[in-house]
Amino acid sequence: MTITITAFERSPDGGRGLARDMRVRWALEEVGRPYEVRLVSFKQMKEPDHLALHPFGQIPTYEEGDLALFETGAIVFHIARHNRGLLPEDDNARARAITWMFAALNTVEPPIVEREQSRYVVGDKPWYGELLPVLEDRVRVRLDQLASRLGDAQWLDGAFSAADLIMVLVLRRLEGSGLLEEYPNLSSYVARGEARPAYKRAFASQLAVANHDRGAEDAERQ
Ligand code: GTB
Repeated sequence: MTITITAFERSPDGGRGLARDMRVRWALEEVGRPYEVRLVSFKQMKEPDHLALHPFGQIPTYEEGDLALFETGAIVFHIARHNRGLLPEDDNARARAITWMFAALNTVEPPIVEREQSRYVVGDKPWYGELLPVLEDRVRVRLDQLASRLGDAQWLDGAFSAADLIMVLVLRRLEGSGLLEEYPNLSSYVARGEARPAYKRAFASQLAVANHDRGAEDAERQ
């Protein structure tokens, strides 16, 4: 059955792999499932056809036969449940991997996104200079704890799993903040994720969308 996901027609990150379709692409690449991508504009995301798939008018979505999903945690979990390679076979190890998926999404990601979004939401306020260090410290609390738990381990709990896939991409949202670099073991952890062949294929395919866009703009200018 064909799998179709949605992604930004023009990703604001210019193809740096920060938009959340990267999670789904990487998961599909890890398990070797081919997929198609339907690119949507910001306008299309808020129109009825897309809202029927995603009630919040966002990307990514996932369609396979008569199944339509939204929320990257749920999508990656679905892919991991139905294909080998992203969750351990052992019941307890599987439950722990799922716990880490939730931890990445519910405990580590919120302060990271809060810090990032603060610039867009209140970046022009006179007190922003005082707020930013507070938000950065909230991120550090989680990074301290995560770095302590990870220690010298390669992955969060034994073999690479869907939890690492999500955690690595959550941590990548810190790109440019300088915060990740304060934690050498977390930086190495992210680099290990980025070195995986499936990650590279996923990254290349989302970058190709942005490059195609840039090529079209250059052609228009000529
Ligand atoms: N909880 C949902 C999930 O995990 O699927 C969140 C989905 C979501 O935030 N989607 C964003 C979206 O569609 C794209 S990923 N935004 C448009 C809208 O809400 O109108 C967030 C994102 C966007 C851009 C960058 N970037 O440019 O660096 C990074 C991350």
